[in-house]
Amino acid sequence: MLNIRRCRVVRITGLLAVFLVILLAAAGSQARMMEIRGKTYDIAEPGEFKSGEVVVRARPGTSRNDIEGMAAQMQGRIKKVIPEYDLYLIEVPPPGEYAAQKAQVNETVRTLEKFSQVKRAYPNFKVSIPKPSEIPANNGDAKEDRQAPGAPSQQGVAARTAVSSGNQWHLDKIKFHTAGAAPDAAPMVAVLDTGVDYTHPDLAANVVLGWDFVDDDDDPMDEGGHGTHMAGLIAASPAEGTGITGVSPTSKILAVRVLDLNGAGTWFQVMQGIIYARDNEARIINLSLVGYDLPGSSAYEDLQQVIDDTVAADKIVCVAAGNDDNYYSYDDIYFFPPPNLTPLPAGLANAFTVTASEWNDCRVYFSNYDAGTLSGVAYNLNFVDLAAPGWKMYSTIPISQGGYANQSGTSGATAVVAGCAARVWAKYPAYTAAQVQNRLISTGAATGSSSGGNGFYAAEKRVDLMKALGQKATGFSGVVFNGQNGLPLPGVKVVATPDGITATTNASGFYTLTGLTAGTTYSLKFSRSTFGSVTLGGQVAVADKIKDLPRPAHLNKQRAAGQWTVLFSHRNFHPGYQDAVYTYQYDWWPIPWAKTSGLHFAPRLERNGTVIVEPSTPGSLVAAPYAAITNDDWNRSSGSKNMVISQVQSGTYRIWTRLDNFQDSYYEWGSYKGPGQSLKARIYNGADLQGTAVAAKATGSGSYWWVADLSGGTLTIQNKMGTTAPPF
Ligand SMILES: [Ca+2]
Ligand SMILES: [Ca+2]
Ligand SMILES: [Ca+2]
Repeated sequence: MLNIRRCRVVRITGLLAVFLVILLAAAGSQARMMEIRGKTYDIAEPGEFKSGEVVVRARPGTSRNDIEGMAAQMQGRIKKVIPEYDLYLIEVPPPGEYAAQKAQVNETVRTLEKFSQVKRAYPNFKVSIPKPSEIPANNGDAKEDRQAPGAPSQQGVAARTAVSSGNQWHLDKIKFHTAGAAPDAAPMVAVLDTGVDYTHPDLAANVVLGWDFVDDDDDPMDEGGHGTHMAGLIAASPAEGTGITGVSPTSKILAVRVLDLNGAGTWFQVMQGIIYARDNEARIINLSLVGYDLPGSSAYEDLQQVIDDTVAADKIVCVAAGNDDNYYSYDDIYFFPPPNLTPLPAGLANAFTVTASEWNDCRVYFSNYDAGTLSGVAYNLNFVDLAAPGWKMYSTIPISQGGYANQSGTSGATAVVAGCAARVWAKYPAYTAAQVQNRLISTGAATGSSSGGNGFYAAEKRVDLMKALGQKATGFSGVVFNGQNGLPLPGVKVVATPDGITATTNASGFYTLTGLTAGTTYSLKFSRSTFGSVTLGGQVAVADKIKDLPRPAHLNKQRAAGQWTVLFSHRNFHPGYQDAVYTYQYDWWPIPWAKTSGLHFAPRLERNGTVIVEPSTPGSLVAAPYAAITNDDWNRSSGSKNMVISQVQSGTYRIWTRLDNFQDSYYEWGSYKGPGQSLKARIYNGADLQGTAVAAKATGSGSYWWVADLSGGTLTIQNKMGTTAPPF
């Protein structure tokens, strides 16, 4: 416990400081504004409420005058009403200090609850967009060659690109391109968010202006950017051959603004927005937002009833699972007895709740997830219904912000599912909402496992649009990675033997081979000029199905003899997190990172993955004394803390890694002590494998694995475990 706390504190001071600045807003407000990559966000915390606002659920038959009288007794007034539910938003003038505001709201709640006409009263809890990822849109490494042609720029914002550039990998992943043409019309999807930039050329034709429940006007223009991203993922319709396409480009988007320019809103606004959307012909409601009440509170019951009634009216309410990595749930379970705190409305049974997966169907590391019993602790979390791509997704943002960007999160995953739901409903118009949801789940690709093998701790499906629409084709699809930078690699030729059918990876690194013969065993050869080639054999084609293949292997640049490559591979999963390379110094880890500048290192971890360490100066490890790589899972500690290549004397380079084994710790899932949890190092000279070493189990925190020495072009495998730190 101490360890995890310490890690978090250190992470915030040492790691997030680069991307995340926590600013205290104006005195008297609890709002903690976060600045992430140049944008300011107001992210809802458990129990956080809008100052001076209390929600009253009156008993049926209570008059507005009655409520007005109660409010007046507290110098308050009725600010808003949802008549269908006898819900009143009471505003009391808030005092300046937050502590006083909190006391005031609690006192107001207590006072109101004494009235016999009041069924329930509670603070107007906040919601917000799920907390944005701190990870840069692309890897932290700034090397230009990490850019795939046509892919979004390093900053995640790009000029409009051709539709055919294929940098929307999520469309490849859900098999959008083999799912058939979009119908002439598809159900309308309400986007309850920060608004939508309806002037965006990819959206203008499809947006229906709804209502702005933040400012109470009829102009739901996006002031934040999040809602426009969701709208693009759902129903962008490319104009004049450029731009991007949504999953359901012939759906209309009903733009409903419930979140302000910093991404924050309230439960009351969300309830208003849901009711508005269902009354205005939206069949699917997209809620890429998240909030929390407090344990023991019944406040959620009004929100629940609004959603239950909406689902009963045959609507689908798609909800983001949240980007907490279940932080609150686990903390709460760990530090307090159940019932644990689940995100809302994600945790409500009738929400169609979506979590995020990445290129290889691993869970994106920050996505919330279901779990039964882990390491002997019963979590019993069961609120996620489906997974969908939610990592580095390219979509529209307001024109004033650049027009397009990559964003990651369960928000985008939810929007993808909303678009898929619209497509399924268009194809099967007689389906009920429940049948559409079941269709999306039952036709999804298996991705979860109770063992957490790919970051999921319960069986979840990842949406597959082609299958959901009943489309049929026989073949394979998958993604090819550049071994040097871990990013998807375009321009790779894929040849299927025996038929000789070929495909080429697109700008997203994805390929799709169709027209193969069912029952035939294929061998797929992947090759690209200046890169090596890799063959993936033994793949049996299945009738009417495009199989998702595991990545074939990294395709590495061809290297000459004398150029060494060290590849670490291990079986621990925290997808996405290791995708970033932080080139600054952790304050508790005494490695002067500046000295690593001569080495180009790019670790990446993925399913059965490979962490690659490669010197940037081919043929030499001389350029810097060592490279060190963080592989720190921090709250799912992987056991492998750092990898070190150390030049301890002239001409000799020692390859080390540090292993930790917190075997008594509750959070040590996936350390190297379990079956199959080995760490392996493979060392190549040019294209030739020179040696392989497999680590023994860590004997405790601070175990060091001395892998090998390189001296005078000769490799000597050491493969020794000890507790002595490498001699820096
Ligand atoms: Ca407005
Ligand atoms: Ca559900
Ligand atoms: Ca589930």
